[in-house]
Amino acid sequence: RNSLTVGLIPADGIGREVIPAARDAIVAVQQELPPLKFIDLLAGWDTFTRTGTALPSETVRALKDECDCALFGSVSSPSRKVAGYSSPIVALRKELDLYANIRPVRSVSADASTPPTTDLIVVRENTECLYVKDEKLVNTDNGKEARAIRLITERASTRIGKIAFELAKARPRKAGTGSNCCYFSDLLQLVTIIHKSNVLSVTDGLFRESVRAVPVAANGKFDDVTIEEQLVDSAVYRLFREPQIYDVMVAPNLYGDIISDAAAALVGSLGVIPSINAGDNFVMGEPVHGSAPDIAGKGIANPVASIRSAALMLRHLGYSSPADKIDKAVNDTLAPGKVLTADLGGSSSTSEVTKHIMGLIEAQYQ
Ligand code: NAD
Ligand code: K
Ligand code: MN
Repeated sequence: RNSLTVGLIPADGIGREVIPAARDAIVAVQQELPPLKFIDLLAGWDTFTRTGTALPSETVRALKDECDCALFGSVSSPSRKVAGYSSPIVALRKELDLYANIRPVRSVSADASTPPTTDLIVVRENTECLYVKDEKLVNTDNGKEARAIRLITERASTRIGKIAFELAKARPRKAGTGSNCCYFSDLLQLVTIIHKSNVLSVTDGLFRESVRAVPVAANGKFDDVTIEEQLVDSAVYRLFREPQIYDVMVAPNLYGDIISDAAAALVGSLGVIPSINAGDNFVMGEPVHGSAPDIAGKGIANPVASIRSAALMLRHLGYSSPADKIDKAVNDTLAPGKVLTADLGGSSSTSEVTKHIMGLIEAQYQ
């Protein structure tokens, strides 16, 4: 690559406060990157109210034609149906075929010798399940009836399964995490399939079987990776009781969405959990959190999820050294616990935390 063009889509609410911090982080490591270009792009509820569309075609065109990658903030989608409105992030994932939503959740240890209690990756299928949004309301003799299609395909389940196995294989083996779980061995790379196929045997059954078929078809490539499965409800229960039993969790869209927000509680805040939406040809970093209307406009949002999303995006593009520097600066900010936003119990502002992290990135180049 002789240049790196990043589309910036802050969208709504705190997205506008935290995406600039992610941009700053990329600029701070620019000496290890090709010449950078940023393109500001519109999407979201505010864009919808001003222009009548939540995802202008110019945004999609610029992403496809001009950008190598993008950062998305968060959109304020209303909970009621609004004529003409459709979530731009759900549309973008489909439009750009960003089929894998990869969400690492890791607790910060106070000192380097203590292993994190939570160190897992939620791999969420990003294009189907109930998020195909094929809903219908009909008036029947007994009143209103609402129905939704839940689409699970072998193709999408297999490709997300492959991503999960690749990630598990690439991860350092976990040693001595002290689990009392019956099937958890001491040295393990693990993929846990999350499903509910005891009830939804056809849809979740297809997801489960498709993921299980991935290592079988891989001619020994994933022999070191153990495969487990857990029903989604008890998976959440066990996530809170013994988070250390999980390594890579692979799930259909809706379960993956819920599990990753839940896992965020284990490490202190949604404000620190990054993600990428990845396809074969494009990657978009995005904090897992939403637009947080309760704190928007106050300058107190945690920028860490977005800064980490920038690092995750760079890592996905092959720039692991600058990504390591960003991650180290974030960890060295969180671990001492002195410069934190309110969600983590501190009193620092978004810009104070951002500035502190940028200082720790710059120090690594001195
Ligand atoms: P949310 O993630 O916006 O907020 C949940 C809670 O976490 C709030 O108390 C919020 O203050 C806190 N929080 C979230 N991010 C934080 C941060 N960076 N720093 C500090 N605190 C943070 O979820 P919600 O309240 O359910 O949804 C609000 C809006 O966001 C809705 O309109 C929803 O549609 C939208 N949303 C968008 C996305 C997306 O853009 N992909 C994802 C989830 C929700
Ligand atoms: K988001
Ligand atoms: Mn979510």
